[in-house]
Amino acid sequence: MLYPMETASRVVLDLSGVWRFMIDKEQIPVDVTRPLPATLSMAVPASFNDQTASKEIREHVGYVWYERCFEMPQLLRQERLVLRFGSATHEAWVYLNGHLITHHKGGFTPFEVEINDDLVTGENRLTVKLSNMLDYTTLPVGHYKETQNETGQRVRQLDENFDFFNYAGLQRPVKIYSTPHSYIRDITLTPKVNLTNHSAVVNGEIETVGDVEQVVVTILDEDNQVVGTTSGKTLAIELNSVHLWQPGKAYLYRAKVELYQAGQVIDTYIETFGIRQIAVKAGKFLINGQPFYFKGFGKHEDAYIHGRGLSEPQNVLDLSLMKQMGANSFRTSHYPYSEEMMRLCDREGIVVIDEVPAVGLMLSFTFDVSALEKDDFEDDTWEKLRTAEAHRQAITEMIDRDKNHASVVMWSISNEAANFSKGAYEYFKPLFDLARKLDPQQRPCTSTSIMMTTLKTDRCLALADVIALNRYYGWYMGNGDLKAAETATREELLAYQAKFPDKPIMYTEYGADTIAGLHSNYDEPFSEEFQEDYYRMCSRVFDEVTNFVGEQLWNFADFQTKFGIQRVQGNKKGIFTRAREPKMVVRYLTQRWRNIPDFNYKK
Ligand code: BDP
Repeated sequence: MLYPMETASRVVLDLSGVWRFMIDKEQIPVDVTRPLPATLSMAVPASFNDQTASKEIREHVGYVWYERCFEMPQLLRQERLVLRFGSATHEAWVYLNGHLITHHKGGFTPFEVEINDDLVTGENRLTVKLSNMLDYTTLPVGHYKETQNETGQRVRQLDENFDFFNYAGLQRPVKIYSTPHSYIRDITLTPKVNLTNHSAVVNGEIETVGDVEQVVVTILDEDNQVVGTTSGKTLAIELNSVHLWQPGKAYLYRAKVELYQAGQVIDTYIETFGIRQIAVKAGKFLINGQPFYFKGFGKHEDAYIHGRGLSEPQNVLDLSLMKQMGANSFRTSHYPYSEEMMRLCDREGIVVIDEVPAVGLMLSFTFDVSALEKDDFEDDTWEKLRTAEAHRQAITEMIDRDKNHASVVMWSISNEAANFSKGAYEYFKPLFDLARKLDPQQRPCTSTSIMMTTLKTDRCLALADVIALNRYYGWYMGNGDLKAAETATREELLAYQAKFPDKPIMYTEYGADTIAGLHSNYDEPFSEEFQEDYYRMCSRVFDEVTNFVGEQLWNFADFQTKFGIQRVQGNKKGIFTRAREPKMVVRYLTQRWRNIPDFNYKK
């Protein structure tokens, strides 16, 4: 799916700004043929939760409504006009002038609809009904229940089965863009690199709609020089002396696609892309043929006031802080991030593991590993969950959206699912197959495993190209005992390496809650001293394991979660506070990571 962009043939109108808003109390049905009886102001894009002083709004479970009006410039009325949502969390019904024009479920991927037939001259009224409810059929997964209050009214309750606040709303840009009626619908690029002679072939497919006489594709380099051109919808453009996209040293080409009718260019789209090669081989993760070492983070889209809403200044700052530390990568835990962030990562040379919102796919929880290792262990996760369809859709939409990004080097199919339970392999096998079938660039796939999923109990290891472990020895297990944690970490990593010598291993989470400003002479848990000791211990072990190819700690910054006895204003495992102030450990990690090269760290 193409990102909306102005070109010689396309105009983009941004509907960001202040909309009208109300929560749906479900007492009087909303009449969409009339303006909403909504009096509150709500900024878009942003989550609605933290934009008012109302507890009722912040904690609302159910439906909310947004509305705004706009006029469509007359000079665009002859064009094909498309309304596009960067996302709508988690389910949306969109009405234009009182007509339902589209519906979409899944809160982290874009969707669009042609609006020509529903536009009127003068003021147009755009109304969006959203649901923030999650259950056993959705991604992420929530425990949903309905009860009644004293007056017999339905009360919706949601207990999120995951550790981040269920921010919702119109969290990403809402835009209208124009195209001609015959237009470029999609571009798929699959550059093939020849590392020995520094050349590449830019293979690709252009999808068009309508009458098309000819399609011309021109490749431009960063100096705006034409380096290749071809005509036809299938391309194979050879480039010599190719500039590779490298971590930290991004080089971006542009593919200018022009659609001709009667000898005239009628539609143009410019897709930015990088040329690089990804492979997993003999226990190494190779980027452009060289063993890459991941240094970085699990993150969240999470900010004061914005909630999970797009904040470009924050994205720019976050990548800048990462680079300044010598980090080179992050995982989009636990959902695909905004398209704006993905484009920024391409530009900045940040390596991304792209994750679907498959979090919470585990209905029983225990820290008792031995219980899970028993032969007769039974768990009903895969009998009770009905997420397969949502999961297929999320994978399809993520890959469709992100397939051309040079920054994306691997897909994460789930986070901490019940891989130890009966039925896990049967559930995941078709999903991994689907991702592999859909990705034109054939990136590796993984899923991150919770620490109770051990080498012994994990039924899905065969599916993953890279073993991605989320581990909290010394924190959730053996809290405060870093000696025992070190032994456990070492033993486990060596055991994985011995059993799967060809699979690279990485940590996709490890961390310790740390209260900024809390110090201890005794290096107690929650202190900044403990956090540093914890990371020093982990680093020591990582350096001993040959096939250990990456450390992505948890978390880049403190973030908001649901209430819980282990959470005081959210999760405090950030190495930065939520305001992006560094905790003490940032100095240690900066020194470590600046001394670890992106390539050939592990021989
Ligand atoms: C892991 C989850 C992550 C949590 C983290 C934690 O993947 O979402 O926030 O642990 O507990 O289980 O801090």
